[in-house]
Amino acid sequence: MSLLSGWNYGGNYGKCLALKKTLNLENTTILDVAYVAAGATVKTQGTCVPTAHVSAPLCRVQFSVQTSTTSEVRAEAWLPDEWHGRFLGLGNGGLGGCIGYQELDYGSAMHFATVGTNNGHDGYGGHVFLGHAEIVETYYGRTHAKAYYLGCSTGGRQGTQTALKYPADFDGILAGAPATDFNHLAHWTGMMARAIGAPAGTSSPAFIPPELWKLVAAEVLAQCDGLDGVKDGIVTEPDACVFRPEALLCHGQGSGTCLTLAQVEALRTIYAPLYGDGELLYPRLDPGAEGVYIGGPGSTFSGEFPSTVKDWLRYAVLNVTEYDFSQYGAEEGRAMEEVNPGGIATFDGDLTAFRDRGGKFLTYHGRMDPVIPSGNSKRVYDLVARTLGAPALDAFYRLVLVPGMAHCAGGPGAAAFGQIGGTNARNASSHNALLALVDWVEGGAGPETITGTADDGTERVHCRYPMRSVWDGARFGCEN
Ligand SMILES: [Ca+2]
Repeated sequence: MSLLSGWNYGGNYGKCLALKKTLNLENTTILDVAYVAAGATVKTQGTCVPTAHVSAPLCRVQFSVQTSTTSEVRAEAWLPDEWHGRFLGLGNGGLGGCIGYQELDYGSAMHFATVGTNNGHDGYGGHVFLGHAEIVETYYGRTHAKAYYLGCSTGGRQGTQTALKYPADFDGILAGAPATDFNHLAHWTGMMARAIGAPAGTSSPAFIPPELWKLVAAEVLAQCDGLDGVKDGIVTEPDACVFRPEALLCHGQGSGTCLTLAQVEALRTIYAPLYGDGELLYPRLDPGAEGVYIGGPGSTFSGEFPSTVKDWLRYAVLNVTEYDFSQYGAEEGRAMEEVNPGGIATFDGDLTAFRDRGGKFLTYHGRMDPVIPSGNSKRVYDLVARTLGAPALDAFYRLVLVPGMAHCAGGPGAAAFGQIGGTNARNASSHNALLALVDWVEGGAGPETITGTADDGTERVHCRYPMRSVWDGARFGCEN
């Protein structure tokens, strides 16, 4: 008697397992193929998360791709029973290393044949997607009609890099909070840590402990929350906020309720753009983004250098295992930009080829993102506009700014709009950035706005740059 007796796995069970024998791809090893029922929990590859949820019934293919004689990329294809003919490639977070299981679940539940890897796509070129597409074609017996990309942070940068370097790979790219101009971003992160005394830790006179970040965040709101017309804990346009930390200087009261001169000086640095050799290297931290640190300072302001900066400088840029970070400064920033490992920078406005092949690029950025300042996404938009000689990019490139959203998701704003797994507010293109992109690519109009939903269910319309979010006395709308 079969173990499967009494279970209705549908006709796809046998078809799925057959992939073990029928798939024969160059440089690719099929590790496992399994049919997974809806609602199942499965073991993952790697050590990032132990298990993953599977919403839709699907065929799961685990595989590895040999990218050189010494390196391989781990990957998974999730092929849902109900497939709408679309391919979805996923990006990574941080410095990579994790397969995005939440996004695999999200994409397959939205009826995409979804592929995620632990190492992004820019390191070894667009050809790998051909292999992924072959798995899809073998399983469904036809090629996908349209290919999409979904990623945030590093994944947003990978999506941007793909549009620049492999413009034919995707018809639509959803790139959140992209870590573009990456080396300068890494240096900015290092200099933010340096501003409060890293690596001297909590003993630095400039160090700002968590309880004082609470004070700073409250003062930012006192000075700037009302600028948008509503005191709601959200600074709609951080670029309009001229924050004055001197308001918190101690004058006789007890410590813990005010800032020392060294701490005020640190905040002046933190809320100013980073310049080097007379040029802007990176925009400033958005005032309001420090609110994310209430309850804990986060890695950037812990008093130590964040491991991402340390690892990037030591292992990728300088190729050393030990490094003295006590003198970290402009020289290290220059080294990162000059070495530019793997051409990672991703700061190029020439999207001509992607535009001309009919590609659509939808990007978004939270305006209280403490990891990547939202001003950088405006800066990239303007770089593309200058490079293409276009006053606006609406025909193929739209940037949606999201007040009150932290890094990729979360925060007090209306931060759920289908951008990544777990933030699928509503299955309508008005409220879901992925569906809005699909509509745009497949003949519909591009999104004029995206409506997000906050944790308490409140909705807010988010505007595409360079439109502004304006309060009319009753609600926020978008104006030129
Ligand atoms: Ca406000």
